[in-house]
Parts: sequence; structure tokens; C-alpha cells
Amino acid sequence: MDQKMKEIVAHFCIRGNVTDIKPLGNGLINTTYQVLTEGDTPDYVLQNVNVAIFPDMDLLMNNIVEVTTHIRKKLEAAGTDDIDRKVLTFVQANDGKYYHFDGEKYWRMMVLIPDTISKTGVSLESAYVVGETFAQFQAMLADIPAQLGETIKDFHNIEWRLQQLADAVRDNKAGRVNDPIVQEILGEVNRRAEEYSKSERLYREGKLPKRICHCDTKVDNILFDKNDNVLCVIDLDTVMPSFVFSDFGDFLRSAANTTREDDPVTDNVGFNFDVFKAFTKGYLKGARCFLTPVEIENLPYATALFPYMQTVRFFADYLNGDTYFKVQYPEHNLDRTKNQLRLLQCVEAAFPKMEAFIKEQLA
Ligand code: GN1
Ligand code: MG
Repeated sequence: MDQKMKEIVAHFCIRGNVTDIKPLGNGLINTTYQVLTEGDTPDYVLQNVNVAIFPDMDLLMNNIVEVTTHIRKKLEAAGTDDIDRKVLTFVQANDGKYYHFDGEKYWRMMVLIPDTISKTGVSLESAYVVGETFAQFQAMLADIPAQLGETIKDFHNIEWRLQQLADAVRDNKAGRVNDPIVQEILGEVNRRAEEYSKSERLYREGKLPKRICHCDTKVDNILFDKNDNVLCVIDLDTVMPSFVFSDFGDFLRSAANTTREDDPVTDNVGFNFDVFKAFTKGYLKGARCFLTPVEIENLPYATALFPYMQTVRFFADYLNGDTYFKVQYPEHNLDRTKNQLRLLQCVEAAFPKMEAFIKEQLA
């Protein structure tokens, strides 16, 4: 066990004797470790937070502590059992803060929820339950008294993402812009720009509200138990005010893709309509009571917006020379871009079907 890591752990108020510290998970932004302790004391999750991406550690941890505390209270009020498995518990450092700065990096610690399963895909049964869970998540946070900040400014603002892409093309930092495939993808992205900026237009016109959302609801960020029940959502860094489209669309982006988001074989990519149906059914069951007609009407748009936004983000990062998302090989972000673009095309082809299904659900 690395001595330096052990010292970092020692700054937090944890219980038990540490026996091992090892890497955990596959996030593209932060770096995560598992901290094992002897005997019956809990194990922990230690994370090195990427402050190049989340620059305000105080705001970030304040949001997270407010959100987890609020959810915990709601679960308690509802008489839910096993609450420690249904909401994350963060651990204070010795100075009372919820993070530790070691002079170079920022660290935070949470209690590890044991016996969980992380997945990259979902079954139809769990898609329904996840839909209901996200509706409940949004409903639970609807009356949070604290004012939450934007941990990443304009995170899911598609106009801003398109601007970043335009800047990346102009700057051509990695010299990748003139490649014919890059030009072809640019054409596909640009001809849709106006159409997909709809959410921001509706917002400016006062027709679309922002609510507290998770904003990173990919399947990997959900913990399941051994019986495929949803326990809780993790990766709370991006919890902030956004359109409900964020959680709905971003979940389907990963769950309804017939392959993983970085599969380089685009023929493997497809839109699993059964997953869409099951998830939407569960989501509407829980969210119908608070969604506005504009929100409901635009759920098919939301399903397409997120593959579109992720195409734009992976693509801009590729053109910038891979400075944001972790890559394993030089063309990784390009492969992710192609994958998400193909998913977008599949989702677009299903628009009439999605609309008909939602109508049927509301009848
Ligand atoms: C990032 O941290 P991770 O891997 O769960 C990203 C999401 C992207 C996702 C794509 C803060 O999430 O927005 O949708 O990768 N998070 C941030 O896999 O940018
Ligand atoms: Mg993650």
C-alpha cells in the first residue's frame, strides 16, 4: 500500500484500520480508490477530484452535502429501510471540511456501500424501476431549501457546447481539423445545431423550467443490489439546476445504446426501444404529477439531445487534443464521437415511435 495514499486517508475521520487502498471504477473525470479496513468497520471510497473541471471545491462539496442531507431526511420521513444503502455518506476531514487538500490535489471520502453491482447496461425490469427512481430523485430535490450552485457553468447548455466546438475547430490545437472524417462529422453536427438548441430557446422564452437534476445519469453512475434493485445514484458532482431532459436523456443515452459508448464498431450501436419504453413508463409514473406539458412533449427531443450533446463534447475534446475526457488511445475520443453520432441517428429514426408511445401512456 502506497505510503502517500495512507497519509491522505489519515486526514479523514474514518473508523477502523486501513488494510488496502486500490483503484475503483472507470470514471472519465475523477480518480477513485477503494479503502479497505480490517474487520467489521466500513470500507470507504476515496476520490481525487479533478479541479481542472470542478474548480470550486467548496461550492462542489456544499452542493453535495446539502443534497445528500436532504435526500436522507426525505427517506427517513418516508420510513424507508436501509437508508445507508440509498444515499451516499460523506466523511469529514479532521478540520471539519468535507475535503482535504494535500498541497497538490483535492481529496474527499465517502462510505462504501457494500455488496453493490455497477453495470453499463440495464435489463427491462430495471429500466422501469430506474425511471421511477429518477422521477423520485427529482421530486425529492424539488423542495431543497439550499440554493445550489452550478458546479460547471453551462454544463448541459447545448448552445455553449456548440460554441466550444466552434472554438476547437477555429483553434485546431491538435491539427486534426482537416481530416475528411472530421469534416464529415462537422457537417452532421452543424446541420442539426439550430434544431437541438430548442431547449435553450424555450428557456429564454420562459416556457421551460430548470429543476435540480443529477446531470450525469449514465448507467455506470447507478448502484444496484444483487437482485437488480436500484440502490442509489452516485457521482453527485454535477447535481445542479438543469432541464429535466438532462436526467431523462442522459440515462437513455447509455442505457438504450445497444453497446458501450466507446465501441469503435458503429454497427454495434443501436437504440433499444424496449429500454426506452420501460424507462419512460417508470419515469412518467413518478414524474407526471410535476412535469409541465412542454416538458412531457419534449421527452423525445431530450432522448436525442444527449447523444447529440455528447457527440459535440467528445468531438470538441478530440479536436482540442484530448484534454478533458481520459483516453486510452489517440483515436478514443473520435471513436466515442462516431458512436454517439450513430446513436443519435438511430434515436432520430425513432421519433414518431417515441411520440406515439408517450401519447399512449398519457391517454
Ligand atoms: C463524464 O465522470 P463520468 O465518467 O461519470 C462526464 C459526463 C459525460 C460522461 C460520458 C463532469 O462522466 O458529463 O456524459 O463522462 N462528466 C463531466 O461518459 O463532464
Ligand atoms: Mg462515474
